[in-house]
Amino acid sequence: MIKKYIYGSPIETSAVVEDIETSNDLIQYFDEIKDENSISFRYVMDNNDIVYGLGEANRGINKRGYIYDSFCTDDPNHTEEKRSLYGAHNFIVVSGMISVGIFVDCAAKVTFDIGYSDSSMIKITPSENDFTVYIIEGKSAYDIIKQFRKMIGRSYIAPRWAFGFQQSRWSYMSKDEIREVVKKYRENGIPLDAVYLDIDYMERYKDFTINEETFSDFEDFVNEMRSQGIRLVPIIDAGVKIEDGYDIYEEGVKNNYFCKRADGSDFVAGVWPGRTHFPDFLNKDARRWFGLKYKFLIDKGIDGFWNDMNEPAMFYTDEGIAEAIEYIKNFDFSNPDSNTFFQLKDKITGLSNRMEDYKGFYHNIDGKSVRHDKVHNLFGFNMTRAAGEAFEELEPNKRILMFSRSSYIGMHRYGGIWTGDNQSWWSHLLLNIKMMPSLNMCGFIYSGADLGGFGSHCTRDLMLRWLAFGIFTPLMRNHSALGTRLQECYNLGDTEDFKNIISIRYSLIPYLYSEYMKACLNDDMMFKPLSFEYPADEFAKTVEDQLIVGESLMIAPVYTQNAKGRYVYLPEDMLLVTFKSSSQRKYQLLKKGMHYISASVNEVPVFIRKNKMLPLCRTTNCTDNMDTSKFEIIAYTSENIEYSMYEDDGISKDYYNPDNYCSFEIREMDGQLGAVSSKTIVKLSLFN
Ligand code: MIG
Repeated sequence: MIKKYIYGSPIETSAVVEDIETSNDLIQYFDEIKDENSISFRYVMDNNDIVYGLGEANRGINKRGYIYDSFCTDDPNHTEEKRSLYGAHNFIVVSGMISVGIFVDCAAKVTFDIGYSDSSMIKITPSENDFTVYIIEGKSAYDIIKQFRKMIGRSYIAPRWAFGFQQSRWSYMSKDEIREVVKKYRENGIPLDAVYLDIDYMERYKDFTINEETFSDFEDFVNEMRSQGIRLVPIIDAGVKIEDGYDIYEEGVKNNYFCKRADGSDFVAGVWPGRTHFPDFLNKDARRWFGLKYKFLIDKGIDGFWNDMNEPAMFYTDEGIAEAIEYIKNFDFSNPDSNTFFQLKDKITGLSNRMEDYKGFYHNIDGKSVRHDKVHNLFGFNMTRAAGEAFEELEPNKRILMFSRSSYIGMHRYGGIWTGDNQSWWSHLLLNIKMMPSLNMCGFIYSGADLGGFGSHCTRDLMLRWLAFGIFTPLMRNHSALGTRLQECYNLGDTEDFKNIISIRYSLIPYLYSEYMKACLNDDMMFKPLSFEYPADEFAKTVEDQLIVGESLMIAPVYTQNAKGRYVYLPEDMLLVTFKSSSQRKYQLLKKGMHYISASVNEVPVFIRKNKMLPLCRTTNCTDNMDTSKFEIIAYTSENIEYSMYEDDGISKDYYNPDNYCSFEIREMDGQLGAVSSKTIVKLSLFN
């Protein structure tokens, strides 16, 4: 049951696709508190209430005990105290004696104080008074989430090749550098499906251009890579370089497709290309115009992109620099005290992403001029929507890989996300684990973090442990920043372990892809907290470092350095499969309860739930060569069970064809359990 309440006159955010009647009643469950300038919503939590949600946000699965600002922010330092990351996903569920969900559909900043100021109080405060609130009632948190997901529409569906392992770096500077990466992966037998092009493939960071010196005959190069089973995935940045003769810039100016200052001039922000204009993605004509520009790369054989810097990130504005210069000019250097010195310093270091600058430009939304800060959280969403809508037009029968850094709920229909600039820290591996179910709650299913960490120097053991988790995330990409230690798998010593771990991913792809597709098609989650599957288990509710992945698996990644294993809580009897490679495995039946599980850095423990099975295919070096006619089944059952696997060509869009499902059955035949399927079963490993 969903109720909708409108406050003021909100702009249409397009977050919600279901038609829901507006209620005129008083809002339920939450107390509406109006003070002079703002409206907030309060909820008194029970001691045992858990708060789920907020998608791409800091801290745990249970969001209690901190304060979060939904305001898309380019901040590469995701330390524990941070309140904003790149996305704004304003949906939470309070789960306890009663369960209730709230979605605050507000394009401006919204603060979620979840037991921070007062440990038993939730206080949600939109920074503007025009917004829509949805209150969702349901049997459980999981039930509420499914209703919410249905309301916001089907999640973006990635092509199957995007489940292969992908390698990125800021930046591979030339064709030869990329050839070298591919050669090393292939030589070492480490599977690989894609290599990323970061900003340096462009000519002076101009969107939809190619650096002719380093990436000449680009189309031939795309084909050369494709013939080796590799896709190239270029980055697209939000800012358009101001440069005479550059078509995108000139067309944008001519058609008023860029964001404007109050005086009607085109707003300028400094980003990678230098001075840029921001396309007004909230203007539908501008959106279509920019979206169709992706054709430039699609025509060259590209079928995947990542959208960056779309919070939008700003290094500086002219106004900011002018102010700082003025300040310095008037600064009394004769005898500054420490306070004035730090003010001076802040004037310079605070030039990026200033709130004043977000208040300094305007969008044209259906003819109405709207100041940016009031719709800030829709910018990245609409950049990705521009691409998504254009892909439908340009390639109606083909899936294109698309994921974005900034996002808002609603964007999940057009693309996935990666979680931005994390660091090579063990704590960020844990953050990645905890964030996955929250992302799923908000519709972001094709998602993942920079494996190994983006900033800071990665170590071999961190990369191995992170990959051991990353083999389960839809986006499995190793990415790192300029200036950090090289972290391609072949640069971290003894490649055998990397080869083995990534080979496990490739044998899991049919299962993972199937669970991914079911999550998208049924408004469901691929990664769940344990409590969603074991709602009566009080201890399971507190577990945040183990996840359910699809219907058959539980995972418990190791995320501490030098650990030789970890404690794992089993909410029921399970079969532990410890993978050393796709084919080398050890099995152990474990009883419900707490267990210490050993797992060396080159081992991946996976738990098969009771009365479930895991189909595995043979590993390959890239998804082009996957053979999904033959399977090995690992099952933990003493009863007849069935697994329905979704499978399609991975590229076209015939999602609802019933032929896309095939089944694996464990069935009693002649007094014995055996496997039955339309696929060839090469081996059954049955435990009971
Ligand atoms: O200011 O394009 O999050 O993945 O490598 C940094 C360079 C800009 C930020 C992205 C990161 C990417 C980097 N970009």
